Amino acid sequence: MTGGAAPADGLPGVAASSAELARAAAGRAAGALAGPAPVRLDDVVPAPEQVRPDPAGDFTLDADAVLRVSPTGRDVAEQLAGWLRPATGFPLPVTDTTEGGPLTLTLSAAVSTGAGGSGGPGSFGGSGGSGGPGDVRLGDEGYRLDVTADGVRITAAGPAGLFHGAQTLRQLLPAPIENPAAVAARWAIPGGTIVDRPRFPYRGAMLDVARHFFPVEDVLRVIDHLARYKLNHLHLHLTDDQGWRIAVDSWPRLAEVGGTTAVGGGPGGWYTRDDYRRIVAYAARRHVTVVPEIDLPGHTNAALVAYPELAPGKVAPPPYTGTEVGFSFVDPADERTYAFVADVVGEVAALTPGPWLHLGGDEAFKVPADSYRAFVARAQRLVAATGKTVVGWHQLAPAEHVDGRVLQWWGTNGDDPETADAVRRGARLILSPGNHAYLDMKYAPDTPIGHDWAGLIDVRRAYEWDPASHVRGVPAEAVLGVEAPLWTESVTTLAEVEFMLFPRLPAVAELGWSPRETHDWSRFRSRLAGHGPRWSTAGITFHQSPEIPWPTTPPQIPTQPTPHPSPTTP
Ligand code: TNX
Repeated sequence: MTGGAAPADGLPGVAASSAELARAAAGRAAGALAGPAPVRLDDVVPAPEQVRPDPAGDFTLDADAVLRVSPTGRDVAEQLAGWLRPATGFPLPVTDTTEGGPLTLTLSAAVSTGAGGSGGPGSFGGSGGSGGPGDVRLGDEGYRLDVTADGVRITAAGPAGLFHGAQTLRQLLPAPIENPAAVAARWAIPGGTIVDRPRFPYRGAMLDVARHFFPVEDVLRVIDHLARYKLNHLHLHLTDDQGWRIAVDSWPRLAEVGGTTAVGGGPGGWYTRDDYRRIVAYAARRHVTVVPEIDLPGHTNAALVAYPELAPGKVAPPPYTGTEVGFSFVDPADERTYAFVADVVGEVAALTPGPWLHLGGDEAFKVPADSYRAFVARAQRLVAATGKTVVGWHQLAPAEHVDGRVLQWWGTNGDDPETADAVRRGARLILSPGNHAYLDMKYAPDTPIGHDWAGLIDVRRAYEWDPASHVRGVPAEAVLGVEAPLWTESVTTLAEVEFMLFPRLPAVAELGWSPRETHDWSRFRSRLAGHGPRWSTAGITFHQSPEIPWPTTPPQIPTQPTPHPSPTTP
């Protein structure tokens, strides 16, 4: 559109402002001529809490756009610019001054006053009551997005809210914005206002890097996928029978021996401490918290191969590359086992900035109930001693409560008196029902990879349930959020990971983020449809589910060949 040339006459101050006025008017005229923005304000996934479109407020991003930020917003603005520069080819400088070009995009953690009836950033005004700062209501992760013909403004109480607002803005640009190389397009953004915040504080996905190992680059790309849909936790299932994937200095053979196997006999692999730090830092910049899982006392064959003294018979089992579960366990009667647990959770906790440490606890079929409970009670205390909050699969329920403990429900019948009882004793719940949220389940009988023990999970099944009322006897207040686990017995490549995540991950993300009132399958499937061209353009593999009315027009062809995109640099 208009260029950023300096005014030609000798009165820069006056000329600059009239040039800006002319430019804004030209922008409005061009926008009007070109018709409405191709994306609608209410097409966002997950659905925002409040959306108020204003067709007269469409804005077109052009070559002299500038991202103006308050200091706390700088990192988010740099990331947003990084998403928008490749396809637009625009320089999109990030500045914390008002100079340097027309104001087009403001990210601000500061709260506007809301005086005079327009409302603070946390509401549409009117019913706000106190009229106080909207950031109270927006919380840490909420944001307000205003799009007018003159510019875009994102306001939030802090960087996490700004980041989610920036992801919303990214979705409001036409699908070619996902091109890794410059394309010609009108970069229109639909006018209006969105006020948004999450329903649940915990929204996650799990990647099993133990059955098959996934290199750091793959994990970073998965983090980008979570962040797009406002998921804020990545649970890494780091250890299992088939592989131990995290270096532990005090027990080096865990990774060096236990890390060398995988399902099907592949080479395995493990993360060094620096690899893990890199994953954690990359996630943190995207407002995603890593939840490391050390699965105990079962699912430990790889550890027993490395350290036979942990095995009940003190004999190393053969390495395991099959897919059965429930046969292995560390010896709950040996004190060395607790030294091992203390060392491992101590090192993992020290590497992990987030508040959680996941202890597994599932399918320890060979451990008698009494010793299982006693083992878990001790292991939970060892985790608590590191300063972390215990998370575990809901099999931990019968063990004694420790402060803050969180259980992860993966059952399929929504009914477990032991889990309900643990909640009464103070536990909170993350919902990952196997028959709705398990992304390793097949979509349909002919899905080439995946399981079906919890049933087939098409997109509708992934979407149609309510975390707040899913488990009998567990009140909504005890629900911390949702998580979509991806077990990888049959999933071996990044493309297969993406195929299982998309399009179900956005369905689970919407359950975690959006208010229940917005929940509507027919509207969801049409909102989701517009994401297909985005994924294609970004080189993201997805299942072209027949349930979704994907657009029939082919995605725009980039002007240059698209390299397979790698995750954006940290
Ligand atoms: C059950 S779910 C498991 C995993 C398997 C998964 C396969 C859970 C806590 N344990 O060990 O990978 O089923 O779907």
